[in-house]
Amino acid sequence: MSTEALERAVGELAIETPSWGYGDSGTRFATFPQPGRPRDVYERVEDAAEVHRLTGTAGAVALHFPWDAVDDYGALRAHIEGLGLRVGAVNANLFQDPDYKLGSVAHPDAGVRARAVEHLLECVRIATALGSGAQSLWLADGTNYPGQDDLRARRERLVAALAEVYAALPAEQELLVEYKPFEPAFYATDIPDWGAAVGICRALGERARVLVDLGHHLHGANVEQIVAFLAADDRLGGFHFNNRKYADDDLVVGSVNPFELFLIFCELVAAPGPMPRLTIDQSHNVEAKVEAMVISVVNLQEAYAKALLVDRERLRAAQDAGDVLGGHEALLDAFRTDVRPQCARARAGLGAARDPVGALRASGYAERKAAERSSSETGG
Ligand code: RM4
Ligand code: MN
Ligand code: MN
Repeated sequence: MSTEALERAVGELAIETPSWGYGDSGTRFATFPQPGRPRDVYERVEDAAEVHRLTGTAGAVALHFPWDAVDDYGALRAHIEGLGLRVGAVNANLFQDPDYKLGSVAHPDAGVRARAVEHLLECVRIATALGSGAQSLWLADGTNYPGQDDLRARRERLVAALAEVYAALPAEQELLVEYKPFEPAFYATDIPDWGAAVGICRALGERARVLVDLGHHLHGANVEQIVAFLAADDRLGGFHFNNRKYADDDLVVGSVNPFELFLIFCELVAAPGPMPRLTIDQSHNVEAKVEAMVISVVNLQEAYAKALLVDRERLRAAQDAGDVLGGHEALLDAFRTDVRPQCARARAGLGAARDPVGALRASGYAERKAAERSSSETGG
């Protein structure tokens, strides 16, 4: 691939950053408030706009409800678009209300399920008002003990509830279904893995697709293979990018396992059709949030650029010849290439920063926001 084509392709990446990644967050032990943290959704999307200004390819912001709820969605949409952003996926929240102690759409009580469906329908209306193209669904539903509930009954309830929501989806919205093998349920999560998620999507319809959160796998899972299989089945809806060492740690994408990230992008580049939705889902507990998001976007740009550099003909020839290490070396050559100059030029071509982290630190953005946002009211 020519340098120009590579830079153009990197410049066309469309990454969504999460509003919830800018607010205060913590572990179950403590939350350490950061100076300058945004106090409401308006300030959270300002931070998202700063990340886009620096990186050039983070033009959408994913929202989470009711965390980002406002009275006037027209005004919120105008604010977001006025900052040069668009609304990404709308994420429902079915995991914090006391009613959801035993689940939401899979809850044994029909009244609780109806309440969960009503919240999801409300999210569809919000997405319509905000011009969003997707509902992104992660369920905390599951059980903690064998025998606590009937596994098949839970799945039936879940599919029936989601079918109601799917039926109400406008044509321009899709339903993204996220899976997770454990936490907060510790015995049986109701959508534990990509196979379960595909089965549910098939039961719903073709606009239901699977969302792969990189932190939602048991150790040793081959995530790039999951990506390849979902793409082959036209059920790859999108990603929640982050990285982890142990569990669902929500660290900066590419920080712990950059090779895995590269291999995922190799599968995306090889897959037919348009790129799926590329959303970051991170929780920054001790690191500077805007800077963490900037590094995450840069790491995505570089992983994509490296994947574009793979010599596909050489790779295929090695594979066809049964040359075990020849194909592996074709990947390694691309992975080891320093693509920082090309990515810097791609960003410059977009009017963004050649060195986004340096530019952020030199701009005084963090200090300015710390002064502006000094009231004790918190958000996120
Ligand atoms: C979950 C999951 C969801 C996210 C919540 C906050 O672990 O990754 O995508 O919305 O966290
Ligand atoms: Mn997620
Ligand atoms: Mn997660």
